[in-house]
Amino acid sequence: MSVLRLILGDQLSHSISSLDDCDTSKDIILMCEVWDEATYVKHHKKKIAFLFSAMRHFAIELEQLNYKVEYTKLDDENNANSFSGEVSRALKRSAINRIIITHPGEYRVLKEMLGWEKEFGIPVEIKVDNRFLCTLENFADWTIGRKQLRMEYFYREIRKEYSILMEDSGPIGGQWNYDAENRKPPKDGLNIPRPYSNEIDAITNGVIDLVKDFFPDHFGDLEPFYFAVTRDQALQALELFIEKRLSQFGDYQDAMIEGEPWMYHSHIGFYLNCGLLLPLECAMAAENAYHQKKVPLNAAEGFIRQIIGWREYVRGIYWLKMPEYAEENFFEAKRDLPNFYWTANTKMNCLRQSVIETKENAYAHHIQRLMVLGNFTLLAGIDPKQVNEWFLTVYADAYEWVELPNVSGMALFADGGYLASKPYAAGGNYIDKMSDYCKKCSYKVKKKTGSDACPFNYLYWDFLARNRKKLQNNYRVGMMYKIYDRMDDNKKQTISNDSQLFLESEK
Ligand code: FAD
Ligand code: DLZ
Ligand code: SF4
Repeated sequence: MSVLRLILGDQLSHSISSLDDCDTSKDIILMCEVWDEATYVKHHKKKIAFLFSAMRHFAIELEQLNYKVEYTKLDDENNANSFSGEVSRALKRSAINRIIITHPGEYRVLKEMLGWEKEFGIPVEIKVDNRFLCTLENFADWTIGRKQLRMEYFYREIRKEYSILMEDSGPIGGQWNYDAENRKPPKDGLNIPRPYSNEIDAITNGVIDLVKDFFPDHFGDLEPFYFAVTRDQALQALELFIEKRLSQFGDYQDAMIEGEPWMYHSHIGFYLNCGLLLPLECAMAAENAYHQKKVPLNAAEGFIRQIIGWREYVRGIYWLKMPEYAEENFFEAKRDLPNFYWTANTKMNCLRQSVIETKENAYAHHIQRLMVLGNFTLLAGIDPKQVNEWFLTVYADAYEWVELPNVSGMALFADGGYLASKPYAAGGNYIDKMSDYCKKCSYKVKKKTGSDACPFNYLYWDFLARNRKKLQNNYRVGMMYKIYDRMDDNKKQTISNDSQLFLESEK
């Protein structure tokens, strides 16, 4: 009798807990490309190609290490096209008396797995996902007795626990957070390095053909394809970031420049989230670069905080609050997502550029996601379900555990402030300050109302006015109502009319 060890497409780590104590002479490693996973949302074509290629490369690496791998390709004749179906087929092929899996990243998959003991009549062990720095149990313990959860305090605990950027039991440099030195507007003449790009091999070529055949109606450009698809390549991408970009990461973290989708960001979310890279090694690489005086402290700390702070924190919240979290809609937002989120056909240059880049790369950086794409859906009152589906579909690093808290919690404030202390709502001024988008826009960012005014400007006030009851007691937003109240009735009415007109025209 042997053990069946299932490895999912986002579990491509050699150190994954489902491989612990594996008897390579008997145990079977099951990996499967299944229709259900590729279509539960209609993932960006690049994401499917990336994941299938990475899965195929990973399976070969396991075989080279003498594991017995059973790999189902999407176009295999008998593919059952679901995890349950593929496990069932594997159980029929071999004498298996136990199933071992690592805790999956999405609630819907966990629910499916929790039914397997009954369905298959053998024990199913779901192991802790050992790639994260904070277990779900420890996160839940940390929340006990706290009236409000704040990432900053969670992050400090993780820094201490893993002794990252610490000296004499305090933070290096005397401060936990150097954001005051970060987040500069873009300036002319920045020399932004080229991003990592990988040559396509025969495996990736095969997968690209498969995606062309099977998913022609999915969103996004499949080619050119340049992602890393093995751990070695992902490590090269990480190294390139540390050497060429990290030193400017903090300074230009929030900056947006037309035609520069990659800026000084790391572009490692795809690799981290499918297991090709591990969070601790990324944080340590940045810490080492700081100790070697290659990068300033504000850059290293800012980057490390995203990985050991935000990434772990949103995962903790996801598992603490699911399944209710997916239903949250604090503002009772009902409007449909405008079609330009798929076509980029809008006169709003910031949104047009962000959608075009998303379509090309299955990537947009954090501020495009939060302050352009997310901010618009917040102000316009778009139904959170539709917004979540869009974000889960279009990004190659999107899995529900990280996408949902970022969208519903951070961008939409749909959880009423559980994750963030105030809505990230902003008018056009913020985008103008942090980008060069407004210079080439048909709308005028300095104009507040009227048909050529920047729609973010009137939508911002209309959003506050519509949601007054829910927001006026929020101490971080309350003062904006004082400004609104000083406007004359005529202006208030114009804001409301312009918002209605615009939203009706941009369906
Ligand atoms: P960098 O900016 O270089 O940051 C380094 C790493 O830090 C990232 O790779 C990521 O692992 C981590 N990180 C940074 N910010 C966050 C965050 N807020 N939450 C979790 N991890 C973070 N991230 C995803 O991984 N998947 C998603 O589906 C996703 N959806 C998002 C949707 C919205 C509306 C917003 C506002 C943010 C979303 N994020 C998501 C967080 C963040 O935008 C991406 O992690 C980041 O843009 C990925 O690009 P990068 O690898 O260049 O990251
Ligand atoms: C995202 C994805 C896609 C597109 N396809 C597969 C697949 O065919 N097989 C697989 O094992 N995993 C895939 N994944 C990743 C899963 O959706 C992911 O493992 C679950 O959502 C749990 O996080
Ligand atoms: Fe975006 Fe408004 Fe600037 Fe146009 S003017 S790019 S819509 S912020």
